[in-house]
Amino acid sequence: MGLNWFLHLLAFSVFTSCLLVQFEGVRAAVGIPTSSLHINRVSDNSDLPDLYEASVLELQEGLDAGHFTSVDLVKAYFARIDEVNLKGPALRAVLEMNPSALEQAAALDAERRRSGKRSLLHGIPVLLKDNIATVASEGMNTTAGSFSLLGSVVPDDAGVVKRLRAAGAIILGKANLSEFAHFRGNLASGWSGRGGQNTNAYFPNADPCGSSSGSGVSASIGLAAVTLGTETDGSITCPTDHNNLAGIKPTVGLTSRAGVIPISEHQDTVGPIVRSVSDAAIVLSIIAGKDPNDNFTLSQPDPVPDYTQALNKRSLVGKRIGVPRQVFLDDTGLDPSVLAAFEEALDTIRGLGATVVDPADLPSAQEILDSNNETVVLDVDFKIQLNAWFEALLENPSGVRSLADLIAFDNTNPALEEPANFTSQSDFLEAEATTGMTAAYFQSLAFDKELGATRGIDAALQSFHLDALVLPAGGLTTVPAVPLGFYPDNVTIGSAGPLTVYPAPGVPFGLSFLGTAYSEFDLIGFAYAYEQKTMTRLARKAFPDAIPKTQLKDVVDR
Ligand SMILES: *[C@@H]1O[C@H](CO)[C@@H](O)[C@H](O)[C@H]1NC(C)=O
Ligand SMILES: *[C@@H]1O[C@H](CO)[C@@H](O)[C@H](O)[C@H]1NC(C)=O
Ligand SMILES: *[C@@H]1O[C@H](CO)[C@@H](O)[C@H](O)[C@H]1NC(C)=O
Ligand SMILES: *[C@@H]1O[C@H](CO)[C@@H](O)[C@H](O)[C@H]1NC(C)=O
Ligand SMILES: *[C@@H]1O[C@H](CO)[C@@H](O)[C@H](O)[C@H]1NC(C)=O
Ligand SMILES: CC(=O)N[C@H]1CO[C@H](CO)[C@@H](O)[C@@H]1O
Repeated sequence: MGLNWFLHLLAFSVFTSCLLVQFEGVRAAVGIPTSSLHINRVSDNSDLPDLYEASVLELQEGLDAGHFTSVDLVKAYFARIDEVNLKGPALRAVLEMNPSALEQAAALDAERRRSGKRSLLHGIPVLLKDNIATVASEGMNTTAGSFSLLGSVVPDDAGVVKRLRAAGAIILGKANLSEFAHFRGNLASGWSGRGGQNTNAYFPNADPCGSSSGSGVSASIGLAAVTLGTETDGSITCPTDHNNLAGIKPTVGLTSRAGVIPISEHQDTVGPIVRSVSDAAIVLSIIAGKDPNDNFTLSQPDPVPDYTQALNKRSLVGKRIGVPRQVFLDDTGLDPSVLAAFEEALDTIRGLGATVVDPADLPSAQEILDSNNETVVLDVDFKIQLNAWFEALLENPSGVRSLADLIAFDNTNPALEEPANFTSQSDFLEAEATTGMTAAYFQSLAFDKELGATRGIDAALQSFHLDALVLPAGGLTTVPAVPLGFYPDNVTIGSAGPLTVYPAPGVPFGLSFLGTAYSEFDLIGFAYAYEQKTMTRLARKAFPDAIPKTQLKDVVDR
């Protein structure tokens, strides 16, 4: 599994939704909460939630009871970021902290006291991947990790940020990422010019995967209550897989991409990267929905479901779950420990009342593995849409106004953007060489849909009468897939980049449930049933130096 394993292209992420949850072969000896919506109740001031693991509902309970405030939460998360981001293990997961966050938290605390909470995210600190726009007047930059966008002024908040703010969430800061969501070139995951190399919290210098690497690492050790990532091809699923998390890659068109630095409107999607399926359901219920500024969202089914209603431990009873063996067995590099854990997961799924149909191959599997149609589409879309991004900026101090300018900027600022081992701009150059929406482009777009959906996922679901597909993630490059356990302590440590290793002892891997467009509600139910049965996340923690020490008790005003 080289540097490049994650860059391979995926023909059908556009048309599917995918939900990941961690699992492992060795079943964790952890109790299963009896009610999904009342986990680990805070009983009094001496029993404050552990921020490493705290769920949104636990935090709401403590906020409502007055055991701590949102100001306390922001202070505690800032201190936790400070402990591990540049100091100690120097995880480089966070790029910026919001200078307005404390003020916003105080206002939301006052509002809670006055009139109660607006939503389950009221007063909850959320960290955003740095390609998701926030208005410059608030004090943060939106740069996709690149110095070419430092100080730029975006026209507006991203659509998902407007929804978060309306729900009362606090934007805590911006997370590091693979620069330009890994569409710059042949670079290690988790590296950006502004942020440097982000690394995993489960083993020193391990690959965090990307491109939503900082979101994943931050969620994994509680540097924020909730994080958002974006995915074009694996950028939510892979960091979720590598960092012991639950994440949702929503169907393209469920969550708005307005105000998100683009790769392709045909594949980009925004989703939660969090520690539990319950938190993922809460966040998705708030960020999903139509947005007049992203017309792909206008055809989504009405209304947005309350995804928390899907959190039922019996969701797998009587369901048929298929295993698309060919797409992961034909690929390279799945570690035997991953495959063994996957077989155990299938037993767990059977034990939860489902019929496992194995194999349940996609008719188009081989064509997907061979296809280069995705690259054709992404290259054309990236040039057009990134140029539009630069043109729409109200200001950009770097002077960069196009992809061509960006390539030149990187070349003329090598100390910032092309340090040794991080020089590649191959994706930029390939995209810049395209000449717009040609007949070949439209043909590739049609093939993507046909291979991915019509003769791919949808055909398998129909011909085997399935409710969803399930598959392991590691090493898999051609499906929107992932998670399942932790690498054993004796795994041979491999290289993932000039500064990163993978696999490595204790680094997580996961399982993904995959379904047809807009099947998130069902997939959340399946993942929840599996998560609650196994509780794998709790079986292993980050390495000691990577676990921040600050807790609410250190900041709560007594
Ligand atoms: C945003 O970038 C500007 C430089 O243009 C910098 O002065 C400012 O501190 C940055 N904001 C944050 C929150 O880091
Ligand atoms: C959707 O939006 C894109 C970009 O703003 C625009 O080019 C396209 O014409 C719009 N399509 C429709 C059907 O409105
Ligand atoms: C696109 O997919 C079709 C169907 O599998 C295939 O025939 C064609 O060669 C692919 N095109 C590219 C550019 O990979
Ligand atoms: C790791 O240990 C397990 C048993 O503890 C053994 O089966 C496996 O072969 C070992 N793997 C390596 C790479 O040494
Ligand atoms: C570049 O990467 C190689 C290993 O891939 C390493 O040996 C070398 O020291 C790196 N150079 C710098 C300047 O980091
Ligand atoms: C919040 C934070 O620590 N941001 C840092 C991210 O990394 C860059 C590069 O080292 C620093 O300049 C930021 O201060």
